Amino acid sequence: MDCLFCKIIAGEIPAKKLYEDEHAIAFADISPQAPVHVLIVPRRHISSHAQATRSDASLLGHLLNVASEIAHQQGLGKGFRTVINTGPDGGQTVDHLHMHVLGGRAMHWPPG
Ligand code: DGP
Repeated sequence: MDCLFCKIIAGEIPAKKLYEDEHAIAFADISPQAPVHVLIVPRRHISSHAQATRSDASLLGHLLNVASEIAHQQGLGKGFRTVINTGPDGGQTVDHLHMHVLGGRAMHWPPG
């Protein structure tokens, strides 16, 4: 499969893993936009949030639970931001659903 994140999940491409369970893994973003920048990725290939269905509700909720656990693990007690970029206009560059967790600095709003 020609998917970068599937290759990271399979261990074919190295990444700094911070969390894993049977449904998801989390690893450090290669191009961090904040002192803490982690990507949470479902093991199952779903190309984007737009392709997730109601039957994926528990998986999507799990990603949010993992996000707050990672934020706690990373010491982000002052807050953090979760982001899912979807499609070209959403700024998605890797076509495997993933959630960004950013923290360690004050975030701006609105995002660019
Ligand atoms: P998005 O733009 O939402 O599709 O985010 C994709 C993110 O993936 C982007 O922040 C950079 C990150 N990324 C791209 N290639 C790699 C890689 O090979 N390793 C890791 N760890 N992150 C990557």
